[in-house]
Amino acid sequence: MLTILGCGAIGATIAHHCYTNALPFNTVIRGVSASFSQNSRLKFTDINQREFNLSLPPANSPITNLLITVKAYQVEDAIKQLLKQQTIVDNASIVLLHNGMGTKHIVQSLLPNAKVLSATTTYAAFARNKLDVIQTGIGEVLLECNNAKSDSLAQLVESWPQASWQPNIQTILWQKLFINCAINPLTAIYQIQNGRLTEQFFTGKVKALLDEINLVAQLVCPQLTIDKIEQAVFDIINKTADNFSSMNRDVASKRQTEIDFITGHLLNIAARYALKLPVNQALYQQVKQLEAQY
Ligand code: KPL
Repeated sequence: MLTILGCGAIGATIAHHCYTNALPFNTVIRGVSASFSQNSRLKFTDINQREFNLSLPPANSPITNLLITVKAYQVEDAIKQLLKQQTIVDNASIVLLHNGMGTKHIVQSLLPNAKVLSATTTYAAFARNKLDVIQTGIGEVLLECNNAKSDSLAQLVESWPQASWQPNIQTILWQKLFINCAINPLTAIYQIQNGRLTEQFFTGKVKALLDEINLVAQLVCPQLTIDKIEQAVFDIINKTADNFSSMNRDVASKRQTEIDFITGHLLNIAARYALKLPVNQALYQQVKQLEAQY
């Protein structure tokens, strides 16, 4: 049985896949009362405008396979709350599926014997309202490959052509983090669409961020050269030119951003190596200031 924690864009995408492929799943929906979670239904509009109205059965103990789809800054609290209500088996498989990095050691310390796997997705969706999710793009679901493949997770991957096990997920996660560090804070602070970053004024700023990001990349993931990172960043900027980044939307809606697990994580790693990244640091502080003004 798969238990999906959180039912925003990513959680809903997984629930919809399980529903349409008859895979057993249940859910833990944060921030709603027990009575609500008994009868929750998800309205999911897929990329072809087909509407699905699916029932979200509440999780029952013991949890064996947990897909955590809440935002990085909610992960610790979500697990602590869950542990008050449910049992998670000692050697459960826990999949972390969120933007940013830096939660794995938190989860491992709360669940010392669990097999904690990182994952990432390029599926695009947004929640129009709570439990009303619109899919806007088909992408991939990439899961860390190690000995911890439970039957339920194996079934999920086998049933999903866009899902795969990745022996080298760390490189993929670092690349995604570097892309998010280059795009998200600037588009949030200036409240612009991603495509505006190709304008000369912003390109200089992106390149200054990348020069610093490269200092960290050389230490943590040397196969990601500055050229590869720059190419990947501008590819994403061009492919998502008309989109607003997730951090842009968070600031526009006065929500907490994922800055601590994006630029904040980069700065933490840099500090471990006594590196200073003043350009990234300045954007980090600007986003924190914006959040403080809500
Ligand atoms: O992941 C993204 C985000 O918005 O968080 C990017 C790749 C920047 C696309 O907007």
